[in-house]
Amino acid sequence: MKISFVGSQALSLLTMSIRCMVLIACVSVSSIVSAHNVLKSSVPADGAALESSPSELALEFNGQVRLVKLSLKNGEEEVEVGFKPDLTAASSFAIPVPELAPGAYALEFSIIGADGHTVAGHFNFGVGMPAAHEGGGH
Ligand SMILES: [Cu+2]
Repeated sequence: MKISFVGSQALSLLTMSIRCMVLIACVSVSSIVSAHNVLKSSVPADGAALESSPSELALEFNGQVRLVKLSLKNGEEEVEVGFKPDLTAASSFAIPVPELAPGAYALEFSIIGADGHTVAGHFNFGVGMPAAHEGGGH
């Protein structure tokens, strides 16, 4: 009776220390990979006011990402840019656009980062007028 009590205590202590080690391993791994891939810069820049239409939009990320979704809106109106998701990872993308009429544009995108997480972001710019607001693309 006494032996089995000590035995189960020793076992639970062992289980606990294994759990601890697993936990420590998880925490140190997640702290290495926790930095999400984000938009580093764009052309036009977030908040930019352009005099005339750009010929393309450029997005640069802080790592290899897959650009899976992209939409451009002039106010509420969707602008057809012919974007097709390409599962090739890259750190920069150039998306040709048609002649953009004067307006306040918002570009929204989703990427799958190097850690497998999907991250959405957006930025705004104006053509022939100020951008709607600044501070989109984190
Ligand atoms: Cu992540």
